[in-house]
Amino acid sequence: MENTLIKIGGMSCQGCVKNISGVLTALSGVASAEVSLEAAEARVAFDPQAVTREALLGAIEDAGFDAE
Ligand code: 9UX
Repeated sequence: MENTLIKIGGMSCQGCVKNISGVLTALSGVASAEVSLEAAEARVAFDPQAVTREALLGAIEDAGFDAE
């Protein structure tokens, strides 16, 4: 399992937090995702054999946010 911190732009309410949490945890290979509106970031635990960090960023961007 690998842990990564992703900076997220564009979150403006707790609904956004829920949406991004849902998008991330729906990806196979993601074990957990803690999204913080205040910190504008997500801490994600994932299996690098199953999903890449790039795929996490892509899923967040597809949901309409900036991710890096
Ligand atoms: Mo809040 Mo976010 O009203 O995608 S859900 S702005």
